[in-house]
Formats: sequence, structure tokens, C-alpha cells
Amino acid sequence: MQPGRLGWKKNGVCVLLAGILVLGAAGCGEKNGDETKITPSVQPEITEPAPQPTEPAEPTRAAAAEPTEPVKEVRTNFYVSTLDEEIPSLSEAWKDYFSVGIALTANDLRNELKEELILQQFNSMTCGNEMKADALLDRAKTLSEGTENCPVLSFKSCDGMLQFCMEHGIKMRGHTLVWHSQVPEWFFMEGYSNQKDAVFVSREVMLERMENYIRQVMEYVNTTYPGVVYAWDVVNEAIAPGDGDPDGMRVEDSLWYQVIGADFVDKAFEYARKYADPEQKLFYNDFNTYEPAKRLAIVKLANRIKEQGNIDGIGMQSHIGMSYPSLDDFETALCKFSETGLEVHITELDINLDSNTEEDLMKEGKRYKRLFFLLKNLMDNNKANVTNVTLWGLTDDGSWLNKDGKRYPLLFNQLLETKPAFWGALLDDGIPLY
Ligand code: 9MR
Repeated sequence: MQPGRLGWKKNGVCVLLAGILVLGAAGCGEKNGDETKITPSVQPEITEPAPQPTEPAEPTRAAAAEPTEPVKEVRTNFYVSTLDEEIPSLSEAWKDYFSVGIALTANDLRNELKEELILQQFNSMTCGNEMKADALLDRAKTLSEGTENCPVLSFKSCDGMLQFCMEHGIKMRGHTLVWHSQVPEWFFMEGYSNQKDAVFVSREVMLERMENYIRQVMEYVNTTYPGVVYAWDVVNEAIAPGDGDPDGMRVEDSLWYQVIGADFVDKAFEYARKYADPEQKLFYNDFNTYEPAKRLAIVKLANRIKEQGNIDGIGMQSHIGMSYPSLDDFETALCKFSETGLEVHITELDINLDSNTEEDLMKEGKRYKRLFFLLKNLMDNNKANVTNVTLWGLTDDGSWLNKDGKRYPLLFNQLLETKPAFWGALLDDGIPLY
């Protein structure tokens, strides 16, 4: 299968002779000024670039008599309105490799145009915020109906998104059960107190609260929306080398660590396995996973939980920049994680571009293309076991990065037009690799 080689509509497409357009690969050996060249251990199957004539030569009479090469259409317009034109589907293009997901907020689904695009493009969804502890824990009800070891939850925040997935046959990544962020401090306090003088509960009580929290989320989701969630981010961002823990665990800002101890991760996975449906995959998810110290700590942690039989995958969030990390480092991490025998999900992909000139948007398209190209090559050569790639947001204006309104990290712009990034993710021939 060739991702991105789907039928194009004619608009904005120029037809050129195939010979001239081995161009997709031209410059492949060169270095792009602002970024390290990809040097995958597995070399991409690219032939030497054909010498490029400055102008197409006049056909000679002999050449004209010979059968002509099949013509190849190469896209030159990368800004296609998804409202007016049919575009190829990412999930369809990559179906032999991995599912393609999208992180959304409940608001995204209140927009019919976005809904249509989502259904056409993606077969996996992640709730951006709606399934996190601060969205599910109901303090008022916990105080009135809960017990000291069992909080009460409310699922109003994520019901609509789960329902949408069930109706449309989209699978969901459950994000996220145990995270130091977006969990209220009162959850760790005696009597669920939110007062300044509140004191932490004991390790034993916190373990019971954790188990009851995980149990209730899984039971509710799996009985109300059976078969929708296929993977859970059981623990998110528990590694922070430099915090002083011998295994590189996050200490300073993690109340989970401070109240339970370093084995809160093992316990979370143990409880998750206990209540998960058998076919659901359990993931450890983190950012900057390509940093060597973090990568090593994650591999160690994942191997330990794997020995306990309670983990199925590692999530590489992949909030990356235009030139950092190098794709060499990205590749190393991806291969090391795959060598554990676990699946890898690219769970939160975006590229933090802070300019919207055509030139920079094209550079972003190339970086997306290089990244997907790398995934494809590593998978073709059995070096990586990637089963999902999820974009962290649909349109640039809705990105979490866009606090200043000047970030362009995703595949679609706010007009619901494709960007070069979209075509890059399809490995489209119109986007050069370098
Ligand atoms: O996209 C989320 C954003 O809307 C929230 O403000 C933010 C708050 O923590 O969390 C964002 O999602 C995070 C994800 O859950 C975990 N990895 C980092 C993501 C970006 O911060």
C-alpha cells in the first residue's frame, strides 16, 4: 500500500511528465538548514535523484514516436477547502499500518462541519480534557454520598464524546486515569478537604481511592459504551529524571508519588488490568520520550510492569518542535520502546510552528512527511510496532499551544483547509522530503 497515493480531484493539480518528477526524492541526501537530516538505520527506498533538467527538453521525433511514459499528477495546491472538495482520508491511507486518531474537545463535536471532517479522516479519538480526574471527580457528591476511600464520579463531561464514538464506530483512547496534573488536591486529603490546613490521607486510603477511581471509570465506560475504548493511558507523565528518585520518577509535583510512594505506577496498572475488558490495551504515556534519561527510565519502568503482566504499550506524546528533537533521537526512542515487545502509540502529535508564512508552513509539511516516512520505513522493516498515531487537535486555532494565537501546529487551519502538513502526513509526492 502506498499511503497518500489516492485519487485526487483535478483542481489545483498540475500534470507533468513522470521523468521530471522523480523530484519527490530530489535533495533527499541534503541537509535542511534548520534541521538535522533523518538518517534512519533503515535507509528509505529512494533511488538516486534523476538529473533535473532546467527546462523540459523539446521531444525529438524519435522520442515522440516511442510510447510515452504514464503521466503522473503532482499536487501543487496544498490549501484545499475540506468544505468544497473531497480529500484523501488519513485513516484510510494508513490503514495497513496504524489507526489515525484525533484529540478533541466536546466543543469540536458541536460543529457539524468539523464532525464531518473528523468522520472522514479519523478512526480513533481521544478526549482532550473530558476524561481527566478534574472532569470526572464530583466533590459535592463525594462529600454527600461517597466514603473516605471511595469518591463519587460524574461522566457528564465525556458522555457526548463516548456516545459519538459509539454511534459512528470510532474507537477511543481513554485519557487518562492517573496523572499528577488535572487532579484536584482535595482528592488526596483527609475528608476530601479543600482547606489550607488539610492533611494527606495515608498510603492505604489513597490506594483504595485510586482503585475505586479506576474501577468506576472503567465499569461506567465499559458498560455504558461497550467496545468503544480500546486503550487506556493508565499512568501519564510519571517520569521526571532529575527529581531525585533513583528510578527517575517525578517527585516534586506528583501527589500520587508523595502520598503513595514510587510504586503507585505498579498499583495503578494492577488495578487497571483487574477492571479492564480483556481486549483493552493498557498504556504508559509521557512527553519528551526521546530524551535519553527519560527514555531509559521509561524502558525500565515498562519492563517492570510488563513482567507483572499489566502493560501493553508505551505512548510517545510527541509534542515536537520544528527542529527539536532530531528525528534520529525520535527513531532511537521508538525502536527502544518497540524492543520491549510492547506496542507504541504516538499519542499527542503536533509541531510547534510559530509562523504562518507559506515557506514555514511548507517546512512544517516536510517535517510531518519525514516523520510519517520514518514511521513507515521502521514498520516496513519490523523495527517499530506503532499501532496508532493521534494528532493533538483538529485545527490550528484550537490547539492547546495556541495561547498567543500565533501557533500553527496541526494539519488543518481554522478555515478547515488542509495545510501542507496534511499532505506531508499522507506522504504526498508534492511535498518534498527536504
Ligand atoms: O490539551 C489539553 C489542554 O486543553 C489542557 O489545558 C492541558 C492542561 O494540562 O492539557 C492538555 O493536554 C495534555 C495532555 O492531557 C497530556 N499531555 C500534554 C497535553 C498538553 O498539555
